[in-house]
Amino acid sequence: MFRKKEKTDSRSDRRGRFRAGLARTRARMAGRLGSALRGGRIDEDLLEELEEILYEADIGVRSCERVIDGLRGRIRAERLGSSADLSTALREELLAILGDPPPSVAPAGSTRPRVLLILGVNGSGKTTTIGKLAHRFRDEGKSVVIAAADTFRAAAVDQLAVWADRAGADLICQDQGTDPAAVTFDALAAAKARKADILLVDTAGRLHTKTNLMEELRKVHRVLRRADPAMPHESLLVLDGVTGQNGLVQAHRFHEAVGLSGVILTKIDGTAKGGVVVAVKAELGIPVRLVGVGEGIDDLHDFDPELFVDELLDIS
Ligand SMILES: Nc1nc2c(ncn2[C@@H]2O[C@H](COP(=O)(O)OP(=O)(O)OP(=O)(O)O)[C@@H](O)[C@H]2O)c(=O)[nH]1
Ligand SMILES: [Mg+2]
Repeated sequence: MFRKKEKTDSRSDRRGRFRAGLARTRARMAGRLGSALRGGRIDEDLLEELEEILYEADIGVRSCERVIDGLRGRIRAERLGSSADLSTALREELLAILGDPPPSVAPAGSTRPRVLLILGVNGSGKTTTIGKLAHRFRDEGKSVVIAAADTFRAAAVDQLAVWADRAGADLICQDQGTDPAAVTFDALAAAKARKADILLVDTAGRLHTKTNLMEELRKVHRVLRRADPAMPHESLLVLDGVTGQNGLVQAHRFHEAVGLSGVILTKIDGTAKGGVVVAVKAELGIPVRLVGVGEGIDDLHDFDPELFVDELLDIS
C-alpha cells in the first residue's frame, strides 16, 4: 500500500546541503561582520555598523534594537574588550531571541495519524515541502497519507502525485473543484483505515472562488477538529524566505484564521536575507520549525537555533 521510497542522502551530505543553502546569507553577513569586528575598536561606531549589517540581513527592527541594546549593555557591564568577546555576545543575543530548539513536528510515540495541516500563500512552497516531509517520514519508516486539499488547479494534484510517488506515500484526491474540507474528511478516514502514521494536508494558496481563502481554511481546520479536538496536531505556515519580512503580514492573517503552531521557512538558499528567521520569531512569536534550503527532496531541515546562528556568523 505504501510504495517504496527514493534513496536518501547521508547525514553528512544533509549537513553540507544545509550549509550550502545558507551560503548567500553567510557570504553577505559573516564577511561584513568579520571585517567590522577586525577593526578592533569597540565603540558606538562599531555598534552602528553591526546594526546596519543585521538590519540588511532582515532580522527586523525589533530584533535589531534588542540585539544592539543587549550588546551595548554587556560591553559596559562585562567590559567586553575583544572582537572575539563581542562575537560571542552577538551569538548569545541572537540565540536568546530564537529560544530553545523547537519540538519535532512528529515526535516519536505520537498518536496515529498525526495530522499536519500545511498552509501558505500561492507559490510559497507548500506542495514541495509536503513532498520533502513525506520523504523524510518514509525514511523514518512511517506510513504517510497526503490529502490533496488544493482542489482548484488540476495541475496541483498532478504535482502532488509526483511527490507522493517519489516519497512512497499514498495520495487521496478528488475531482477538481471538490470542497477541500470534503477531501480532508475522506483523507482522514483513509489514513485511519490504513493505520497511517502521518496525514499531510496540502491546501490552496490563492483566492479562487467567491469564498474567502481564510474561510475555506477554517472549514478544513474545523473538519479535523470535529473528528478529534487534538487535530490538526500542527498547523504550519509555509513562508517564502525570499519575500522576507513582507510575508509577516500574511502570517498574521493565517494565525488569526486557524492558529499556527509553527512556520516553515522556504527558499533560504535563494536569499542573502536568511536573518528573517529571527524576525519571524521576534515579530510573530511563532517558532520556525523547519527550513527549506533547495528544491531537492532532501532539502528540508529541522530548525536548530545554534546550528543556524553558527552558520549565519560562520562560526565552526
Ligand atoms: N530554491 C528553493 N525553491 C523552493 C523551495 N521550496 C519550494 N521551492 C520552489 O518554489 C516553487 C513553488 O513551490 P510549490 O511547492 O509549488 O508552492 P505552493 O505553495 O504549493 O504553490 P501553490 O500550490 O501555487 O499555492 C517551486 O518551483 C519549488 O521548487 C526551497 O526551499 N528552495
Ligand atoms: Mg501547491
